[in-house]
Amino acid sequence: MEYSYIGIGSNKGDSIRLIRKALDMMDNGPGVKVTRVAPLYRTQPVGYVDQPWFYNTVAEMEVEITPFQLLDLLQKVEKKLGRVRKIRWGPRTIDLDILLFGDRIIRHPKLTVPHPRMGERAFVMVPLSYLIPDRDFGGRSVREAARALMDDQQVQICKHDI
Ligand code: A4P
Ligand code: MG
Repeated sequence: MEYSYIGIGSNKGDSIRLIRKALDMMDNGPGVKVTRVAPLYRTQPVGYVDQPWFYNTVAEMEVEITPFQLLDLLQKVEKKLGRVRKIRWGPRTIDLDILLFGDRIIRHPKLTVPHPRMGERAFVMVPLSYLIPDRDFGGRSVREAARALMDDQQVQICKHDI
């Protein structure tokens, strides 16, 4: 058994309902149990900025399947929840990214773990720091990495009650 951390984002449709539904569907997936969920945040869009603000959070899960099986499950959930891919980084009903999978390092055309952009993104690192503040992330703790992003990024992010 290993722990995996999933980044969840939505800025299209009824985001809160979609995130709840995604958590439910992941929890019901074979070999997956959602153990904890970080608070929900409202976040300013990063990358392609001319789009609505996002809702973001991170879920912790116990997994007994392989990383590729997990990716497959996440993509099925995204599809069922109406995800269509048009603009890269554009609005989406639900985006589920594998941030971490145990201590594994995976470099494959279909799957990169740890997620290659997570360390630059407050909308990932801030909720993650709620779950695993003391875990090492490139020589410092997740908490320190999240704090540094909050200090030097002009990105607005705030807790949102669910
Ligand atoms: N893939 C490779 N590694 C992974 C991984 N660790 N987890 C591959 C999940 N998928 C992974 O993903 C494209 C391909 O990446 C998949 O087929 C898979 O094989 P996608 O979800 O279809 O495309 P995407 O969502 O456009 O790309 P990605 O990388 O998920 O987008 P990002 O980088 O996550 O950016 N601003 C705020 N505030 N909040 C957000 O949530 N999200 C984005 C999306 C931009 N700006 C945002 C937010
Ligand atoms: Mg994605």
